[in-house]
Amino acid sequence: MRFIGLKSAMLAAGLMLAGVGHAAPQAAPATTAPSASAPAATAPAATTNAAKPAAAAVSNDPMLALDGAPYMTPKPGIGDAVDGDIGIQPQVTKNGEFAKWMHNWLLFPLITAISALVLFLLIWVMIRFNRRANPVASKTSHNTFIEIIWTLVPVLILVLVAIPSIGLLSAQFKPPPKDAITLKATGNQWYWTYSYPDNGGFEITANILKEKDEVAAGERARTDADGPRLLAVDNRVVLPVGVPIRLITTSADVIHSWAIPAFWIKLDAVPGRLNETSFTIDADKPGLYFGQCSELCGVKHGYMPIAVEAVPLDVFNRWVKAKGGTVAGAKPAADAAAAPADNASAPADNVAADNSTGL
Ligand SMILES: [Cu+2]
Repeated sequence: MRFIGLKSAMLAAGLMLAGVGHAAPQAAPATTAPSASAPAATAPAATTNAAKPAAAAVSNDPMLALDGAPYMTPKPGIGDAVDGDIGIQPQVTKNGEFAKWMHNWLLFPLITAISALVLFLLIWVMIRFNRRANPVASKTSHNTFIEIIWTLVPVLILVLVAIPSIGLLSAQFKPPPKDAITLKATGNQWYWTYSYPDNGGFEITANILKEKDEVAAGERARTDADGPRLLAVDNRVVLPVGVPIRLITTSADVIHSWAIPAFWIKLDAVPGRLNETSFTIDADKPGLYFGQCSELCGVKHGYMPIAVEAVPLDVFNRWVKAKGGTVAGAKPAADAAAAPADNASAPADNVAADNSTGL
């Protein structure tokens, strides 16, 4: 009897620890500090349709690398997992920040408290009501007060969790405003292609950057300036901060999933179908953010990373022009007429910067 009691206690403790353990991080590649000596030439060079004249026009800008891509190196702890860290990555979208708050301050404390209460009750029952301590068992079969409590309290807890949950769910599927910038991500076995339909429809292809010992002579290999191993790509996605982004995903072959943890975005890319969501990267959080395909899509599923450079709108517009695309301000009047008025989430200074460059 005593042995069984001990076993139950161990089991209960194990269950509780398992709940806590869920917050442990996945084994993540170490974030490497940006190499101070990395020259600008290590930034992406190859593109599918680089527009030479436009690139030449902006090549004096230190923010723009050879192909017009802004030059940005990864920063430890931003847009990527950190060794030994637990919990959710720092979030840079409103939904992500709310979800992280909900996890840290509502769900996790709730789970911990419930687990601790159940463990306490188990241990108490085992000590106080085992055969030796309590040889004559009580015949009590009902207690209305306790039954009301243990029905009402779980209901209240579920309602408490449901209210912010449903709010977050609907926020995640809120349609983007009319003036959102569209990014279309297409999954392929095993790389991503991106197009910007609102910016002239130019396309870029992003492949993983291999390590030095994996590439043929003369082929480009990953450097620390590109990003961590298995996360660095040859051509990064560039998106503006503070501007609503409409993300559309689809696939050319099997189901993939476009996911950036720091954006709180994970959207399946399904062949023959368009999935859509939207997000706005915080205006004060430009940076380099990494993600991976998050749907098992074949043997190289783990080798189709995603890297997003979030930059101010004026830099984004210059990059778009360098790629041969068009920018929103230059659209025909019919398209542009509705845009400025309801552009609530775009910071005024970015809009001003956009206009001042005469785009
Ligand atoms: Cu995939």
